Amino acid sequence: GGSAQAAPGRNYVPDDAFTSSRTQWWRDAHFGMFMHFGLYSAYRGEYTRPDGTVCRDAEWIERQCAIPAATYEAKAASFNPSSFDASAVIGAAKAAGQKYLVITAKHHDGFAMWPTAVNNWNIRDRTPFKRDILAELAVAARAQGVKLGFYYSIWDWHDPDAQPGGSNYAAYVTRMKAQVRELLTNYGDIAVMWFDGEWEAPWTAQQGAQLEDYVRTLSPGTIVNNRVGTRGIADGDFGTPEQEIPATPADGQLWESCMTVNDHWGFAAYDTNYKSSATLTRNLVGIAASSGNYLLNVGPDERGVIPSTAVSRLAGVGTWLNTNGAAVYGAGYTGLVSKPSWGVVSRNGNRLYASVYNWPSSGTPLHLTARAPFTITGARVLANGAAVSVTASGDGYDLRPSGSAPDSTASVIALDITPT
Ligand code: FHN
Repeated sequence: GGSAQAAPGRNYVPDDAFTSSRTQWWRDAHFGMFMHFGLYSAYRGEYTRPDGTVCRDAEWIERQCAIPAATYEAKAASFNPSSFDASAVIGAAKAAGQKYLVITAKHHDGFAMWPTAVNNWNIRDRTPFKRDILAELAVAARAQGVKLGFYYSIWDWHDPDAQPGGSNYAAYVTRMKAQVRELLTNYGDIAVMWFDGEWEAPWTAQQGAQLEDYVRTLSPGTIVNNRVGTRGIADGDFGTPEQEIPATPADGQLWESCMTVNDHWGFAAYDTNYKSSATLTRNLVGIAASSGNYLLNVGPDERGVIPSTAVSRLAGVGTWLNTNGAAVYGAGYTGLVSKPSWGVVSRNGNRLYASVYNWPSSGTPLHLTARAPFTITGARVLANGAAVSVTASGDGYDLRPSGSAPDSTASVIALDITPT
């Protein structure tokens, strides 16, 4: 989003993110991995209070379970995710068909998951784990062709100057920018800065504009989300609906829906409610057909390992994409047809991709209602090339695929079209 002139006090002139070459790879990718991994992961989602009662949460556990600061800080001494394997993490994203990874470099607890020089509240200074997992991810991501992004929380529960009513918030903002500089300059090209926690005062729209400027100046190629500011259309490059697929995405803004693979962002051992591969795939297809992105989250455990169920559910999406990826990658909103009852239609150039969830019984047609004139010059099932007969019918076309559905999640019919 963003108008084509710099706002007062800003030297960054927003481009149009919809058409910018900077966002082209992101718009074509449609699918990324979100990863919430931090000191909170060490609790595995449960904290036993001194009185013996058990409190459950994930990445908010310090706050939600009112863990005393000294107790939470002491937890770092036993946090040692020695099983973290960056190649395996990137490999899981790649197997899922996710083209980028956004990892929590710093969540609201303020704990830096990299050896920051800005303070000593970080994984190198406070834990027995002396590796730099962001550096390891940067190497693995580059090796496997997956782009790397960082989540960074503006809200900080630990920095004394970041607290409500603090007398020197400016000092915190200076430290925040120093950390953002580390993230953008120490790990190679960073594809995305995913800010969060902007809703807590005293952060202001003006500070957001200045932080966005700072990122753009340091790393012009980095894509920024709208939570850098106050989630306005002109803030950053894309909107960030959460745990939902917007029925009508906001005009004037690229958008990315972030969702969890189970019910929590950070690891919670008790949360076994993982979404099926079919649900995850249909979420992705629906989002891509509305020209959005899907940032699907996994939460590694205290050892740094992504739960195997999460990995396998994601792999199911990747298997579907291996056959039907043309319906997603580089595809988007069609505008030519009304949303059908039997599935979703996306468009890539002069090809429509009808992802059919409810395959018709033999002889019953799938009706495609045209909203603008076009002709269909050919149609076949993507998975097996099976012919699909097409006849003009009423306000559109009837499609009659032969044979049974090749995929229970969604079978894609590719339609060659000529807009008239
Ligand atoms: O408070 C955070 C939450 O822990 C999580 O990081 C999500 C992910 O988008 N963002 C905030 C809630 O909107």
